[in-house]
Amino acid sequence: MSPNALREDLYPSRTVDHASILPRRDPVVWGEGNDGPLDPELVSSYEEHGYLVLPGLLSPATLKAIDAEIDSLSNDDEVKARPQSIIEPDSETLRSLFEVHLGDDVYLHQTRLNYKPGFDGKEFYWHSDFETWHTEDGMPRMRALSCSVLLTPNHTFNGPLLTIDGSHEHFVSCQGETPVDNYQQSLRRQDLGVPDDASLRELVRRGRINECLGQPGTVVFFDCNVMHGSNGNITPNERHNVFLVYNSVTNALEEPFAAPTRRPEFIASRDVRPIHV
Ligand code: 6CS
Ligand code: FE
Repeated sequence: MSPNALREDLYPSRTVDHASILPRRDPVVWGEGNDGPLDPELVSSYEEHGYLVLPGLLSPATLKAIDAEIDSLSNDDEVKARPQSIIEPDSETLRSLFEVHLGDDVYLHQTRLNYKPGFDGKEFYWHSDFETWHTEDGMPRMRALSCSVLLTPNHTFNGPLLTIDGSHEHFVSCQGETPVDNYQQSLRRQDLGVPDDASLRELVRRGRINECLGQPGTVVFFDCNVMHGSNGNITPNERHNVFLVYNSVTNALEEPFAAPTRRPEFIASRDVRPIHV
């Protein structure tokens, strides 16, 4: 019997024939939450809602340098041919670029640019990142968070990040079975590990849908299990956001909980050397 068979799975998903909403079994804020740079009321807001929007964290000069780099990368066919580049499902436009990153007890689980170009940028359907990182990457507990850095204006109309308030407190266990190399499809259009309509209705009944709007330099922090997504972008206004996912070094990836094989390291890093900020 494989050692994984004896492993307790606190968040079973894609292993049963019905969807359900399970209670979160982990704290949102680990430790006292008073030993970092955020004011206590901001930490409390993050704990209650599952996300936090902080405008103006990046300077115009930093943003200008990043924009120039993104413009160069997104128009480079050699870059677009790399495994780290994900192309939109209905065009040849860049959708995402992984492993864009060149502490004490966190490491970078994943970094990516979600390019969401004008006209072509399709939706990212509702999902919990943790549901994927648990089932397909073997992330054991909910002890990771994402930082989304807004590099272009995120308006109501060009596909801003949508979150459901308080949804991070509930784990939506999904139906379905993970095929081999599911990421080849899911990163272009995710249709597995997404909540059923009844679960989504229940999450929205319990908490409102929030648009994370802001100007370049705004940073959105969101919990690994908050239900989120973004609409397609049919406007000329691109929506370039970089995502940095920090995971605790004590929450390192194990074997996938519900997938036949691991995903590549550029999507799910197993290098747990802590970063020093
Ligand atoms: O599978 C993942 O890791 C990626 N999928 C989505 C839709 N959000 C998180 C991450 O980029
Ligand atoms: Fe996501």
